[in-house]
Amino acid sequence: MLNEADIGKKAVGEEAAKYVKSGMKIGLGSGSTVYWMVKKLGELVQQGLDVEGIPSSNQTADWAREFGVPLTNFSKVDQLDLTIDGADEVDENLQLIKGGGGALFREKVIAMAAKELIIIVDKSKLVKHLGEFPLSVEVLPFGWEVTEKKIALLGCQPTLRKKDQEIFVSDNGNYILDCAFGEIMDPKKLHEQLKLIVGVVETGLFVDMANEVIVGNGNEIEVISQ
Ligand code: ABF
Repeated sequence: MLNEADIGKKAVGEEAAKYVKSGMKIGLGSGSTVYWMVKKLGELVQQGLDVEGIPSSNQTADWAREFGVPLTNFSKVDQLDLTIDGADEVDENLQLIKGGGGALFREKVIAMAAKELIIIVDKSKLVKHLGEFPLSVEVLPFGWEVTEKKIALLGCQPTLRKKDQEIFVSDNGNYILDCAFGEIMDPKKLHEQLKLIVGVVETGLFVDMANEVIVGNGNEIEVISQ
């Protein structure tokens, strides 16, 4: 039995799949909302949709294989027509916090590689200002303790992400620091400050990247465009 949030996620995931046209190369994001989009895409492929996707995580690649969505990679495709992905927070300027699932680096690569980025969220992800959700920062394992201290100087208390009491390791072999900055009033500036710190691979701040956000409210759907 799906709860209200899952109903919203399923509705927007299936709605986003309708944006995919035959011949497109698609960036496949990560997370439970994207799950519904990949599942619907698989059904459309069964009905004849000709599409190939590049997954942003091993989990998404598994879903694509399970549902029959053909996969490709950047040695064969240098630009994506469309990337569809979830988010942890979306502010009023369509700035995003992503990375709760630990796939932020590859998510940002497939977002950067796409002509258009569509974000699919349940309404609970809409916020006035980013930052209630801790910002995920991917860091190299070597010297992460030094990198962490430099990040803390920007005004947060980073926490090394763990999974089952073990250090969480991303699909790229890196660590994730969850950084509670509180309200982030200038996402662009904070992202740039973080990227200057040696050891920071990427941040979960997706600034000026989203073109459209499809929001689910139960079975109701709202589209917000830039
Ligand atoms: C992914 O989806 C991540 O960037 C983000 O953390 C997650 C959101 O998860 P869900 O769709 O399960 O709420 O894009």
